[in-house]
Amino acid sequence: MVLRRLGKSIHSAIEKFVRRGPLDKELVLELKNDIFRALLDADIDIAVASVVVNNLEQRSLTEELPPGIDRKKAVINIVYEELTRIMGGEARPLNVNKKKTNIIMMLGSQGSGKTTTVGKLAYKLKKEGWRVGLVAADTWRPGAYDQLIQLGERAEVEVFGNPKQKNAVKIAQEGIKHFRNQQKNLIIVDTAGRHKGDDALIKEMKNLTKKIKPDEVIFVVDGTNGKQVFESAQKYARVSEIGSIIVTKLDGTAKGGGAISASAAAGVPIKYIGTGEDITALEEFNPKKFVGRILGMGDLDTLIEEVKKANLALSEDRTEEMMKGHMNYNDILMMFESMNKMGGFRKILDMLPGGMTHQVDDNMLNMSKENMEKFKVVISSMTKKEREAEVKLNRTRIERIARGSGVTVEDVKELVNQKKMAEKMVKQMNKPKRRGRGGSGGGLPFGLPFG
Ligand SMILES: Nc1nc2c(ncn2[C@@H]2O[C@H](COP(=O)(O)OP(=O)(O)OP(=O)(O)O)[C@@H](O)[C@H]2O)c(=O)[nH]1
Ligand SMILES: [Mg+2]
Repeated sequence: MVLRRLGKSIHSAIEKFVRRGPLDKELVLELKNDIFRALLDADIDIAVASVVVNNLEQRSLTEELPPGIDRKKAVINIVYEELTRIMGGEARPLNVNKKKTNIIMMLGSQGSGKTTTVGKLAYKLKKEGWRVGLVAADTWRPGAYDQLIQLGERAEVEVFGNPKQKNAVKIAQEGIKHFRNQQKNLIIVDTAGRHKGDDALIKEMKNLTKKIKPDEVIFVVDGTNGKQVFESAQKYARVSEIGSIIVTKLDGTAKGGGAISASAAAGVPIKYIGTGEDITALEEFNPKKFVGRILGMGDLDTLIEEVKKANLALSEDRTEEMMKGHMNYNDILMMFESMNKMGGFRKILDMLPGGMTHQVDDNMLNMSKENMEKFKVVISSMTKKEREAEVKLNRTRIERIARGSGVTVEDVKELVNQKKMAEKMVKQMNKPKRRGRGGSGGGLPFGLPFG
């Protein structure tokens, strides 16, 4: 999960709040302090953080509740609302419409990732069926045109530009005209981040906005920047009406506070996040879902969608058998495969409720991955009958499989045990009585170390 550290510290604050005694003023103040610290630690602007926690305190202590509502839950809900609010609230799609020619203009300081993001957006939106054209209207950065040409080639999208023309407005206008004639319905204009000076840059952006009248202005923020982003976002928000925010470089160790400050300053949500240098590394972002995950509410809708997308290659027969608690080793291989397709353990953990993702650190996860790879090798050393669980894995067989796959006998036995545990869990889950988690004691199978 991006902003993992922020997620973790807010989650612990909430956990402590739930664990402690009855709800009183002192407990609310403690929660307020913990959340304030978590926000500042993530490099969120202090004014933004203060608004969040002051609202939290005030609302928690004064809001009347209908009878029957758990007060602690109500407070957690206030945390949820306040955090989503500073992150721009409800996720909104880009303000574009396939039936006309839409103009998107990028905005952001030098090196924030505008040009790279133009490439990523072009790649993504083209796949979604848009007819995309790119305009290289950064006349200040040497090589900006070539950089965009390369990205355009990767995304298979045409780039309009003229390295000799120094007037950004002219290039933008010519580019838009060019692509309009070609019936493109989405034109993305890359702009400068460096200039003769700050004021000159702002002036140029103001002028561009006035002349090309973009349908959507996207403010691009470097996710590794901290508090200073707040001011910068305010400055750009005065230049043109920012419609959305894209935060880049969240793949590193970015605390990400700058991203949230930007959102709060401009009053619009983060729509996408950049998670790598590659053209495919752009993910949609939904503040509500994100905060929900931080608070441990999980995101089961997305999980279900992802499972569908991963297209579980299980026949109906096998599904029925598995639901009865009878698995074989082919089923297990298939489960590993789907897990990979869904983006791995962490992605799945992120979407599970109960804040599970915060309980599993990267070391544990690497162990799970290692286990998975090991088990794959073990299974590949089995005979067909063994894989289909038609024969019992006795000592001789286990020893042979271990030799064949270069692992220890214990490793093979572990796989056998994990299979048994998985079968037991499925049986338990299918029992019509109370659902609820836990119960298996030793954690989830296949090295997922929680329960
Ligand atoms: N790791 C990582 N690097 C990124 C990401 N987005 C952009 N970058 C890198 O950040 C650097 C700057 O990106 P650009 O797209 O050139 O930034 P820019 O805003 O166009 O810069 P100027 O045109 O000078 O204002 C490049 O080295 C990119 O590869 C991201 O999401 N993750
Ligand atoms: Mg650029």
